[in-house]
Amino acid sequence: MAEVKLHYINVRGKMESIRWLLTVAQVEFDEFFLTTREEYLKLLNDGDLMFQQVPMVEIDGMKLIQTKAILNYIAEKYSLHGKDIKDRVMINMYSEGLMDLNEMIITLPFSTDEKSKLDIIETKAKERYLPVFEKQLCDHIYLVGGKVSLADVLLLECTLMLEEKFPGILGDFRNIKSFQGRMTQIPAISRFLQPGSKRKPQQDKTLTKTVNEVFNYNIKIP
Ligand code: GSN
Repeated sequence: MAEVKLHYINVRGKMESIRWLLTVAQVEFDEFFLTTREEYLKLLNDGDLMFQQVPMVEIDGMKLIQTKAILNYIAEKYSLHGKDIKDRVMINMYSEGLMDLNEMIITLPFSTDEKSKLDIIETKAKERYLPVFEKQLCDHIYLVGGKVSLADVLLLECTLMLEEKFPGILGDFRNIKSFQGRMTQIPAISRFLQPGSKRKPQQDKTLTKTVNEVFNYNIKIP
């Protein structure tokens, strides 16, 4: 059994970026999927969830929660967080922007008006986020410090998700497209993109039932 254990539901959600980062760091992990309220309550009653929330990751004898804290720990540990504090703050700025965009995409299935939310995402992606990365990648192979970092991993994940929703969205962003090409040649990433890997499929509204059951939410099922 792998030493790193992920506890979440069997969807992309907030855990998917952690799966991506571990993959790039070439760290093996096992997954434990919450499918019932009882399984979630067991984690809670065992005192494993500091704020009663998942993602939770068991690593190095700790039970880590809070997605960003987990990503930062893994990035630090596996040299994916820059060489100094100036690199790190840039990586964090890029990463925070990408997490904002990512959040809009992963919460789409819970939206009552998916069409208008899709329009907002497309506009924000094209006008606010993608131009930033396109400009930086004009004369840089990777976003910060000439080597792969957390920010690059999140950019690849996010742009692949955008293309699932808006095929051709990178038509005007050739540097990002080339960057995707470079990143997907990294063997661990190439394997992760193959069928049968631990990468999760696009989310749809069927996940609402599980989320309502496990977390006692009351999200309307269309
Ligand atoms: O980013 C984080 O890890 C936290 N700031 C939020 C985690 C979170 O919202 N987890 C949800 C399930 S997955 N959602 O996106 C959760 O555990 N909800 C249970 C609850 O009672 O809040």
